[in-house]
Amino acid sequence: MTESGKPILYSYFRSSCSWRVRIALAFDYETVPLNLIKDGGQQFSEEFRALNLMQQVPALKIDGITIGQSLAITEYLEETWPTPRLLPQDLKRRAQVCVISDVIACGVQPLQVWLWTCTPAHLWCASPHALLHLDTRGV
Ligand SMILES: N[C@@H](CCC(=O)N[C@@H](CS)C(=O)NCC(=O)O)C(=O)O
Repeated sequence: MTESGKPILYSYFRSSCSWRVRIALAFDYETVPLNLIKDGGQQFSEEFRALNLMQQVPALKIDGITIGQSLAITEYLEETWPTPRLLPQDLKRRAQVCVISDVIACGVQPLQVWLWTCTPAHLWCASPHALLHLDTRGV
């Protein structure tokens, strides 16, 4: 929390994980932007490391704790700020939502980030070539 009492979201404007949390935040909060490519990556500062050992965004400072991992944050928000609901009350439907969320957060996103950071832009633009590039790396 800040002196104003508002939760703080540590995030990067291009981070899809940060967007996941921004969409879920239904109350007033402050943002601390971390530029992941400036200064060698501002997420690696000692100050941020003390808040989030993973040194990744998003991280939400709220209620005296700092939570990393977008899905852990949304789960906390679901339990502490139940209006509006983020998850269905019906447990079978909730399980389906969690499956989709896990596929995106744990399956698609890490590969997507890896592609962006390891693949030259011209390969990424031509998707068959990008896939070939992946294949030659044994992914
Ligand atoms: N599983 C995490 C992934 C977090 C993540 O990969 N964050 C990226 C931005 S989208 C990041 O901080 N990358 C910087 C780094 O790893 O150095 C989540 O869902 O929050």
